[in-house]
Amino acid sequence: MTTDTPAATATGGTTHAALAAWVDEVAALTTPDRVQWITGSPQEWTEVTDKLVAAGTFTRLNEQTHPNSFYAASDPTDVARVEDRTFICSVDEKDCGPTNNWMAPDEMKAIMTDLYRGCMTGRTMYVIPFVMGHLNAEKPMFGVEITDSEYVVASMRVMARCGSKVLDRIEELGESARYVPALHSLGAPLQPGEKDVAWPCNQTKYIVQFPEERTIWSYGSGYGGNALLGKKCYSLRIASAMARDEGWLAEHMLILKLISPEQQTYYVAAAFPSACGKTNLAMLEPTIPGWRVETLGDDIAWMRFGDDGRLYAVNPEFGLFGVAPGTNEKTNPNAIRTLAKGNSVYTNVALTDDGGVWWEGLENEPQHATSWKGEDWTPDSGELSSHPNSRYCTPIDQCPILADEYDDPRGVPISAILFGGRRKTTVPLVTEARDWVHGTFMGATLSSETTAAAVGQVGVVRRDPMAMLPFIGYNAGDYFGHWINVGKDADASKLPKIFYVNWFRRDEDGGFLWPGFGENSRVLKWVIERIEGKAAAVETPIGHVPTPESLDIDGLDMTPEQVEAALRVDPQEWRAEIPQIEEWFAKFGDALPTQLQVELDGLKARLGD
Ligand code: GTP
Ligand code: SPV
Ligand code: MN
Repeated sequence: MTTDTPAATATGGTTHAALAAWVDEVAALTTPDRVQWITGSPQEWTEVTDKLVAAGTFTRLNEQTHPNSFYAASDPTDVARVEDRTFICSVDEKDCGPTNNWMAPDEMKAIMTDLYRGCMTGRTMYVIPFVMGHLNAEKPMFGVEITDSEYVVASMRVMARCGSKVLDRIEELGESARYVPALHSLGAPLQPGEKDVAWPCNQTKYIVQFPEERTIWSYGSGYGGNALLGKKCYSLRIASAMARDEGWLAEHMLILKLISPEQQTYYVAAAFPSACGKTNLAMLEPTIPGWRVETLGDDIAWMRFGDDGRLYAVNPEFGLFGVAPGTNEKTNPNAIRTLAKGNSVYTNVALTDDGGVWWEGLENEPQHATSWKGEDWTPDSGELSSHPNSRYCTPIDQCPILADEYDDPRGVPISAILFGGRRKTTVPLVTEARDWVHGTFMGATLSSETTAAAVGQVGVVRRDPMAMLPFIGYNAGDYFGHWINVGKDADASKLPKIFYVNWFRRDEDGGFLWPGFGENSRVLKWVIERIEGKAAAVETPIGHVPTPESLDIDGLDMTPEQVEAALRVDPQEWRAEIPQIEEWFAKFGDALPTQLQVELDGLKARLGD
């Protein structure tokens, strides 16, 4: 990798020889005008955000209502994760499995090296040392993202612990520091005199993980999950491969703390696919008296066994990258309070005339705003003001109900794991698994209607195992085997109990059967009472479902028939699922653990025909 372009000027650097060599190599290939190492200082935030405002990428919001906060509208083609452009480039194709895109690492590197050549011309190359999880963790999980996007720099500073403190620690640990090199470019070089656009990106996109090397190459997109490489690329795709090798779990899960009226504390993790309710559940305000929720994480959980044999979860992230539409004082008051403290970036929502932001579902609908597409918007314009996958990016420590344990690198012991998805039919409000293997079967067969969080058709039912379909960094069949093994090696009495929930079942008129949001606390209460052996359940072919009396519906605006409909297990509907599950399992061939086939056979037998 040589170039005859003169070396770029640099601000900062490192004594870590391998890291310095990689940064030099990337600079030589991508030919930026400048190289700047990110320190994490407040002054740097001002410089970067000023630069984004000057470039037209950011609009500074009203300082009174949205202090230190910014609005951005993306290129209309760069609004979500691009699953068909996402690759797991394992050495052997079979290690990528049937659910991921694959290309041989050398072939991919050749293609991307061509794309990267000169791709940062006219831009600054930023080097962002970061750590996912705690800097003082036993084995800190470092990363270094190289990017030519100021939007990525600003967002990464919110979403991950970044800067000089992290670099100092990497340097102290020297060659023994483990870090994931993560290269990102917008793929939008600027020739001398060429005017930049507000949201540079490239129509060619690649989001690539090399699981054996533990490296990430991303090209062409500025959107969150494609560009903030500490998040999905590292903390799920690369980390899941590390977790398989080392006996832990990297999961697409929120973590919450639940406090009962008796002041008992429980920690719950929950995996729902993208835009299916993790952030909302993580910040829930219970409607039932005496129960309280505190937040630990809203998207990613890393879970390892503690010395006491329990499974402990940490949230590796530092911020929240939440879906804006639908967020309001009623559905998620704690998100609104978090955002009210400012220091946030809003992308693809609407900009109001008083320098605020608005989105579908938020209170105080404006009479006029600028839509995410930059067009005039009024309540009768018949178009959405905000993209359905518009997002806020905000520091998690602004969340008023953040649990103190968030700062504990050991994490919290998990009592229950919930799986869930969006299903209009079939799947009841809550089902308890008989045991770990049955819970793994529930996770492995999880199904959900697709959402706007990924480019593609919305509302199509697909299998999304453990809500990890786009995030498993290896063969999903082996991933199921890993889940089975985690349970096999553990003391069963100390394992979390597994449940499957569905907040999204509909009635005949198409309305939601279950009111959701704060009312989901009623389901959490049942979950805890099951763990404590206090609540009743009926055994059904798919698992244990609440008896109508065991679910606390005191004060709930639902008829007994509606509650019954939300809880119903209809054998007819479930028999229709079987061929879909069979087709799904058939994809995995030999990699499918036999225990899951046994579970499926058992389900079929119980459902009869
Ligand atoms: P990602 O950030 O993409 O991983 O999404 P998420 O799983 O955190 O989903 P989030 O909590 O942001 O919710 C996505 C959408 O679902 C929002 O529009 C919410 O308003 C809506 N939603 C969340 N919880 C519920 C619920 O209990 N019932 C209903 N009907 N909608 C919900
Ligand atoms: C998701 O899509 O699951 C998200 C947003 O949490 S992103 O960071 O784009 O992955
Ligand atoms: Mn997510």
